[in-house]
Amino acid sequence: MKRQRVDLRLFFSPFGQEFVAPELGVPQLTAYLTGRGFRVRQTDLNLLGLGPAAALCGREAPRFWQPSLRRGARLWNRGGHAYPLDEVLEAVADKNPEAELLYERHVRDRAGRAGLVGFSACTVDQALAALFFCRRIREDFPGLKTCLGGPWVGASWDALPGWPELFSLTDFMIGFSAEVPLERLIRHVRGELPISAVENLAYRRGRKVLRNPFRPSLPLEELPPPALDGFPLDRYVQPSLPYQTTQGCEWGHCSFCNCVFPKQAFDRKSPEKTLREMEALARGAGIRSFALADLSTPFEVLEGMVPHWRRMRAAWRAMARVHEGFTPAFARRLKASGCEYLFFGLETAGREGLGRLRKGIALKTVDATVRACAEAGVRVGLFALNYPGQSESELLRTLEFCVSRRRFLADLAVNRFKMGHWMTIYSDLPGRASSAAARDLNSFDVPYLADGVPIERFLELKFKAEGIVNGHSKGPAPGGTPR
Ligand code: B12
Ligand code: SF4
Repeated sequence: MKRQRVDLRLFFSPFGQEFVAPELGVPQLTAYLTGRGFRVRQTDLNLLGLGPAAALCGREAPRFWQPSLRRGARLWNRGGHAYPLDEVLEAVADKNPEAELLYERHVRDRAGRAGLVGFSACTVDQALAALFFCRRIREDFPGLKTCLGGPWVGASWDALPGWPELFSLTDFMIGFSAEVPLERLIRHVRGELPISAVENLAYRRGRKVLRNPFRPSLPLEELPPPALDGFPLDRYVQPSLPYQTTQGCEWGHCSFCNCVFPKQAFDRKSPEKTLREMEALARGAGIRSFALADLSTPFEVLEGMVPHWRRMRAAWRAMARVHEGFTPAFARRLKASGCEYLFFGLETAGREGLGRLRKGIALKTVDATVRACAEAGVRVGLFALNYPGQSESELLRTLEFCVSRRRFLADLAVNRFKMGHWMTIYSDLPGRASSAAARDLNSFDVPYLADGVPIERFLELKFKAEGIVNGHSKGPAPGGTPR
């Protein structure tokens, strides 16, 4: 029997061993577009590519390619991975047995029955795999249109005009929120709308990459909950339901932030909608565990939801900002509402540093929040940051702050500042993007020239502090260590 054509086939791209739970973006697009009457199918290719529980088994993720290392003496991220456009183009044009196998088994037939094929990429490695599949689709199905989207495209948006070559592999890229743009792209591909009607779209005309005007996200209140078919929850290392209560970041001022994109306004869902949807998702999936896909779930949202979550009897975890409201009594209510894990950003224990980073928090609030949550039985993770211009003594002080509170901490992640393509315009941290940045596809971590604690010393201190705190903790952080 001939199988029915679909309007859109969406793939969450491989290869990312770090993705241990389903990501929200693709299931959210599927739910929205299905609700608008389109036939959409989705597949988590990363899960299929790595196999179930790959991360737990310690199996190596197939390497799509071996990126070069950045070596410039003053590079903030020397030793980090470089993805120069020319090398990427060579890699994507080359044979790749693992990607080819995945293509033959899971992509070709599905793509061939679609009017449009979309790949979602959070990381640069996923973007490379997506570009490889787009090339193969072009070879096998000339005329079939492909599109890349996801956080990596948002991070690359400012750099796309310098990368026209990528549009010899894929037809389109959509940056930022894509519900309405993707709906319009489907209709454009059918010949119903001009290309100018598709906002947030990048495409090539001649040698030029054109980018259509920006369209803000739809209000969260108008979006349906995610559709998770094609994301078999029992096969993830950490089966949990991704759910968003807010969009953008309520605070949104941190000078080092590489999560908030420009013009990404803050919005939140009503408690009624949140409760109704979470309940329905849990019932439908048979899983009562949620990963809140908020950039940072505001305290007021937690406060408002706690009584409802308590009645729901679900487990949940989130990233949040420390707040005076995390008192011991509130922390006990959090725990009783199913809160398993909270990740907070400390970044630095230097008071001046906190000001420079525009965190808007005080150390005593960090201290009180961490203690209250941990004593109530909520597992607590902290982020610390090595940022440009920071002195070694400030970093040491930060690490000491964390290590001395290890009995309250389930997880410590000491990160290096990463400069994203879109941040080069507005970040006021010392340093500047190197001339190689414009052609580097590692869009969340472009080559950056700055003074600060040398990378080798940073890594030594990071592993030592993380070893002490995380060695002390009982078990890994759920959903990996974000950011
Ligand atoms: C919330 C969040 C989390 C949450 C929940 C994630 C979840 N389960 O969904 C938690 C804390 C658990 C988490 C964990 C991790 N995260 Co995270 N996370 C985020 C964050 C802040 C928001 C993502 C999100 O869900 N947004 C809401 C959804 C609806 O939006 P979206 O995914 O962007 O999708 C929209 C568009 O992008 C677009 N779109 C998406 N796909 C497609 C496809 C097509 C074809 C098109 C056209 C459009 C399109 O349309 C969607 C709807 O509008 C982002 C930063 C950011 N600003 O994107 C980082 C981010 C995605 N995470 C990142 C990472 C690395 C991780 C971890 C791997 C960390 C780790 N080392 O363990 C883990 C892996 C989690 C897992 N799945 O197993 C990185 C990835 C990029 C990179 N650095 O290389 C990001 C970008 C943060 C950063 N700046 O570094 N994360
Ligand atoms: S670092 Fe976190 S709190 Fe600060 S602006 Fe970014 S998402 Fe918001």
